[in-house]
Amino acid sequence: MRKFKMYISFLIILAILFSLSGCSFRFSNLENLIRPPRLFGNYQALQDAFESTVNQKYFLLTPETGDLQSSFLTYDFDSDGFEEAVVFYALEDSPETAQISYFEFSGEEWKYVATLKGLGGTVDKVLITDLNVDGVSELLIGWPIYSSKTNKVFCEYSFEGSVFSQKSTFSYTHFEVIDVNSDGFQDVLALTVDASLPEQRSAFARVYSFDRNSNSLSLIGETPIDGNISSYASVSYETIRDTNTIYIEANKGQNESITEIVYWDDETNKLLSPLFDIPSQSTLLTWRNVRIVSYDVDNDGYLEIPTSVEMPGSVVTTTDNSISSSTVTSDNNPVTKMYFTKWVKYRNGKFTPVQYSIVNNYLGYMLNIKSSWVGRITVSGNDGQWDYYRWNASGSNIGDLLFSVYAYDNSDTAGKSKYSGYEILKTTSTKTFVYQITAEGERFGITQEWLAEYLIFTDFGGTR
Ligand SMILES: [Ca+2]
Ligand SMILES: [Ca+2]
Ligand SMILES: [Ca+2]
Repeated sequence: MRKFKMYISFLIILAILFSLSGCSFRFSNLENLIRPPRLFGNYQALQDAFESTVNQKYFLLTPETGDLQSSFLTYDFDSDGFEEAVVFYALEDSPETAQISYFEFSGEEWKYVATLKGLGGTVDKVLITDLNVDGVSELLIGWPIYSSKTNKVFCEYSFEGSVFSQKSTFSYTHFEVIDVNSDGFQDVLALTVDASLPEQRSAFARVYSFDRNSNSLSLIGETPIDGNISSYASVSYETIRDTNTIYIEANKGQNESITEIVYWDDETNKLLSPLFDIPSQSTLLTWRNVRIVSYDVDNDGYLEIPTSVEMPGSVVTTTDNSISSSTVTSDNNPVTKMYFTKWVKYRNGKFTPVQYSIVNNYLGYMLNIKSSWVGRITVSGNDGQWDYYRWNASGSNIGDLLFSVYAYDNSDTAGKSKYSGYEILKTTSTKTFVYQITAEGERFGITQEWLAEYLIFTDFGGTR
């Protein structure tokens, strides 16, 4: 009977959760509710301390992005050798407001200190970092807000005398902690899209530094960046001649992407975005028709940025919506114009080509080609099969078939028999890649050894 009652109350909880699902309840919360994370040793004690403190029906919240995706975080914020703990949750009675309860470990037990109200109902991202290098770490939290799809609220909480207090806040779409101005102190880089005018979206990269006078973060620089994006994929940086060059990977539209570069210019003391084109209010130079990000293609330890170069004569019919279609045929199969990918290094305001490739994002491979082949070969194909042809630039027409690379699912027996005469290039757990080189292809310089060396299987976040 007791079990039955528990089952019923469980169903009621589920019903409540689903009835509230309009206000951004996530399955992570549901999971937490059903099966709280198992904490061991001290951490079980923390969970016990938390449960005895909260004294009401609650559900745990988990940061949705970033590295710290746990409802319970423990860290020695003030470097005194004893950990502090923060717990993210919301009360069932007021699910729209996240709560942060925090504890300190002393006398061999977790002692409740206080609870803060969050600035949103869920948690986007949490970072712990010592911005002013005084030995006491700051707690940085990004809060989604219901009223905005793009913008969230960043909040810095300082830890003083075992109490967290709310300091700087500002709006953001994506934030990272990076020493943007290379002065040895971490800064907060906030990327903020203003989508209030849909036809005229704009965005800024902003740097916030810790200001000793106000004991909080203050804006030290900002620069416009392409606002016509659908989301940020990732942010990374590398130090080139003492300057931290920041690569912002952004998705555009359904399938396209760009890389935005920002860096701090010591001479003018300004944050700059050199690839952003002011007249068009966009970053055209790094636009590509697929969603791929900067990648160290030449293994020199530094990133190269993918850019697109037109591939005349190319026709790829695809059912894959991860590839941008330039025209759509009447039977609703998008016909896609393909591009060569030119990987470039950005140095001193200039792009230097490093490698030309043909990226098949659908199957997850990249074919590295000689630069002299750009404009001399073209692709015709569909999702699984790409045929590589000569392209006669003078007559603007397709020439001989050079080689083909196909892939079929390992479970596809029809595909297996169809391509039984082809050579196998690679077999993965799900797919078999096969190829065929024509006599014209061999004359052009395509060999099995060449394919094996220059066709690189890599995960671009493709669909397979
Ligand atoms: Ca401590
Ligand atoms: Ca700095
Ligand atoms: Ca490189």
